[in-house]
Amino acid sequence: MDEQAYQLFDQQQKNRGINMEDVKEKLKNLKIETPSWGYGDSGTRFNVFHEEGVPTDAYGKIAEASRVHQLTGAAPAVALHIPWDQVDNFTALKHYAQDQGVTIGAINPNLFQDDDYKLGSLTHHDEKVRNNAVTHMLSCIDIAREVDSKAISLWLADGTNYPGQGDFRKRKQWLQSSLEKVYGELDSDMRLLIEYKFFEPAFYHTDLPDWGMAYDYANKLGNQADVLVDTGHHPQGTNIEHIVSYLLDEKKLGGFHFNNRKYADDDLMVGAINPYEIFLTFYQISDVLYENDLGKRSKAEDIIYMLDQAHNIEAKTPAIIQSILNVQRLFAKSLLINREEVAYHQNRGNVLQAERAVRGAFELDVTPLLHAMREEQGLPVDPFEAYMHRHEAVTESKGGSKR
Ligand code: PSV
Ligand code: MN
Repeated sequence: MDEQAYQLFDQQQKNRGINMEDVKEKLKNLKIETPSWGYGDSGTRFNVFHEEGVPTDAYGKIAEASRVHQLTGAAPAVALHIPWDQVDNFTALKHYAQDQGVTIGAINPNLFQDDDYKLGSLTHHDEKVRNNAVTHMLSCIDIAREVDSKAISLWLADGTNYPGQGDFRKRKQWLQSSLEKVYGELDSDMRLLIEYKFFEPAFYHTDLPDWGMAYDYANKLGNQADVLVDTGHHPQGTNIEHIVSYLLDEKKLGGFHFNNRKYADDDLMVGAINPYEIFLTFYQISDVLYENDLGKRSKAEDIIYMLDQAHNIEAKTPAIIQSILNVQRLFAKSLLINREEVAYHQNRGNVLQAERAVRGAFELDVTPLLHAMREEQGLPVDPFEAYMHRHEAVTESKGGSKR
């Protein structure tokens, strides 16, 4: 690490009134859960390109997640998707994860890949199908118990393709009662995260399309239900950070699925296309974290940060490492916003100065800070480079060709 570069950076930030030890502490506390499905082959509806050596089962995916955590120190949990990650013995899987130095994170029920769900799952007009979907969610709660996970993370693909195909109000009521059955079976320390998405796979209407409805269901269910914000699930131009701040203030923000997109729900690496959006999202969160230091109650510490990405042409594991580094970098920048300066200008109606005070932090090069933090943690200062270096060394020693 360039010691001088960090000392200079540290001094400059202290001069701006930033408490750098506090910043590093908050940065070290940022943990990002990685998705098992991000380590396997995935594709578009046109093709799935196979990557040599990628894991195909939960064990292999956990092993990759462990490599990511060893290099970044920031990814201690892996989310599972059921039945994609089904195994015969979940206790054995939990122990395997522990041996690998990681834990199992959110359990994601899959309510979209069974033929029975063609016209809906929790909202299906046939009670039998609704009950099967509820039963699947209950079995996910059992799995969560077995692997010591505290979160069930639901994304509902239900919707219709044509007007008249379904009764909106009935489907709403069925969804409410289905969710109540699931919610009633949660242990007292478990949470139900409710994700929304305004399109796909249905073309006309989606039963859980936006944060407002997810919030309403979560509110009606109770304080163990929260909203999950997947950054790729909004109409273009949506102000995601505003949604985040609203949910934070209502203490209903449960977690994130980070990814990035240009057009639709592209599941690209977070921070690759629109880093400013993630920075502004973290600005809202870090605002509450700082307030909380002053004693205000919030759920900002309980947010589960997850990646939800599909790597169809990217090399999987390094794409995940890169995503984690992007999230850390953007969070770090948000912590460097001088809140007093922003408040000063806000309160005087100084629009331009307030905007500069926020954007100025985004424009800082936080590389010296990130390197210093990783050095303190005994990690490689650049985990991406470290991975590529090791990977190439292994490939060469096996006599294979380099990527
Ligand atoms: C749906 O697009 C989603 O964002 C949900 O979180 C799913 O569980 C995940 O992607 C994987 O398909
Ligand atoms: Mn998602």
